[in-house]
Amino acid sequence: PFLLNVLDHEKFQDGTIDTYFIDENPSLFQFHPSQNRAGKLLNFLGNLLVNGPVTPLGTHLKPAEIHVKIPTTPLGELGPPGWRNVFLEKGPKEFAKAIRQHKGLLLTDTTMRDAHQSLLATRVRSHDILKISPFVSHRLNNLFSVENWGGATFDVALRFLKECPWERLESMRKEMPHIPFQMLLRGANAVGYTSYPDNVVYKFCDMAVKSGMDIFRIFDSLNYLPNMILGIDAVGKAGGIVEAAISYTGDVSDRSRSKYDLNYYLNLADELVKAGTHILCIKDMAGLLKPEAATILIKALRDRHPDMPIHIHTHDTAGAGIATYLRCADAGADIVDVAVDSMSGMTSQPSMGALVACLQRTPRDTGFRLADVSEYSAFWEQTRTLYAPFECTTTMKSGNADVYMNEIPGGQYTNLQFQAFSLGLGDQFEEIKHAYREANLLLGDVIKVTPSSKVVGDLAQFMVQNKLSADQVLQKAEDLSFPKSVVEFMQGYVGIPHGGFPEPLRSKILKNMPRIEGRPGESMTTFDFSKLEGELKERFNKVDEKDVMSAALYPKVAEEYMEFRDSYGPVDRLDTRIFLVGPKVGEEFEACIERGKTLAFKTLAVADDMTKKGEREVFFELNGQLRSVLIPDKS
Ligand code: 3PY
Ligand code: ZN
Repeated sequence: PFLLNVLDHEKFQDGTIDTYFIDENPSLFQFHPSQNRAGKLLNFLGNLLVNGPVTPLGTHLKPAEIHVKIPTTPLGELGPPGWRNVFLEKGPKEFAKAIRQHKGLLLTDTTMRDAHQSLLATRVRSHDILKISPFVSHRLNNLFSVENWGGATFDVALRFLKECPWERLESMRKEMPHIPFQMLLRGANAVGYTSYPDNVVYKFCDMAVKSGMDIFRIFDSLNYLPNMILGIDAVGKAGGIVEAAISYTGDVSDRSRSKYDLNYYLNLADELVKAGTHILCIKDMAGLLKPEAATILIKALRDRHPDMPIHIHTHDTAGAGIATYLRCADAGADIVDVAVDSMSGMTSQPSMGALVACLQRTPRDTGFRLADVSEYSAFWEQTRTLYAPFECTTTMKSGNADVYMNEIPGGQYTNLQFQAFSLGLGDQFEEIKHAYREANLLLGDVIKVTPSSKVVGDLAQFMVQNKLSADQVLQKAEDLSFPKSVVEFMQGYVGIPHGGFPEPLRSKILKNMPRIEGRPGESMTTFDFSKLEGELKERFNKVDEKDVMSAALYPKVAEEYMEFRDSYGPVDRLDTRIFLVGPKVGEEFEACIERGKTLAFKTLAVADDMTKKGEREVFFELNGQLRSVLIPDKS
């Protein structure tokens, strides 16, 4: 262990040690008690072999048995400077100015967040992300940002991947010190699905900045300003870059769609600029921003706010994403969101390689080399096969322009389709999409993005399951037992929709139920972090500030994660196929549980007979030694 402590020491790592190194660092001799991580991992592996996957697999498809090729990068070097250096040296305001002065179109890479949220049910693990991070740091160092956190990643990391989202962020930060990181913050909902007390949002943002987050894209699912302003203030106070996002719906190129017309967006933009945003984002979560609409909207925003950086986010659901981005580039947008080619298209973002190629030798040339993008893409093409059980392509084969009619956001589209198929209702997906449109209109034509999109989706499924038309819902509303999310939406828990709540439906659903006035978080009592910390420390090992924050946001999910961690150890260190479905009998594999400490496993056998207690013995070789674990058979 002495050697390990030395190897881990930052002075050793940066090569500045001298002969007094050991004398000056008594901490090198403080060893941690053994955490029995190897034993816990054996327990996890034994469980997989006896009881099958721990994290539910979406389909019958299995992770591929491949060794993913990782492009090499110079050892020990962290990559050339990038946009983060500008931010750290000059602060957010000068950073914004530098963006406006930059001639080429800037790119945000969403591969590590929205792309896999939209294509692979958010299941991509830190283990794989960290393998390619050095390459990104070296060869894609001119990215405007890497979107790698927030949205659904926080919840899914804890709930299904059994890994700590904070560790993911901090480990990535070490590997990519010069590229700004970007996250999606759901305004007053932080990274959750409902409002939290204000102090939770403030503390969350503060901790995120300290863990390495730079740019916070802040949105509210109803574009409800009070919720957004809370997020803007929290990020500003934490020292992050504020990117206020207007969620886009409707079609500004169609004058007959008057609810969300150009003026609606321009007024909202004015408010967000006034609130102090450093960057303005148009968040087109469903991929509805057609090329002509992009020209109209971006030109108008550009004229009105000449100094404000404009960042565009879209999904390629219909297949028109690149066409839209080319118009955005012409109309004066500064930054657009792309996913690497092999993780792009359909409900994900448009392709990085395609956009890079389309802009070569134009005034908005991105400056990226197509060869670098392709090398990056090859890694993800292979890595994606490890996540086959979660592939949206088991049900979705192509883009679909019907999104312009149903307006389902990218992440939700694949989810709904998947749910329909897994309930054996695949043939009803068309009906569900149709009902989604009807449900949206019943709710007053709302902006649809987490969590308002869930309200619409729940109402749509309710209509399909109960065979209700929109007219019937309206007529029978007083007697129907609506999904909880719909009732809470009507009560005002999500915020106040543009144009107000739909009447008479709201009154029919709520009857005498309480209604919230104004911003939901305003009426919540301050969250008591130290009380929660005390409770968690009594129940779990090694609880830190980040665990406490995770538990404040997701009480049940985080507690289950901590329980899992205490029993099964660092499962995030296992290769993805092994983590998801377990090794095969006879298979040999390794896991590096910390720098310089690698465990070598060989699965030997699973006992045919059960013990009297209903357990099966599973035999392994661990670093050459015979080990066995007794696993209760749950079958
Ligand atoms: C999220 O909130 O997770 C989204 O991706 C919204 O688009
Ligand atoms: Zn998105």
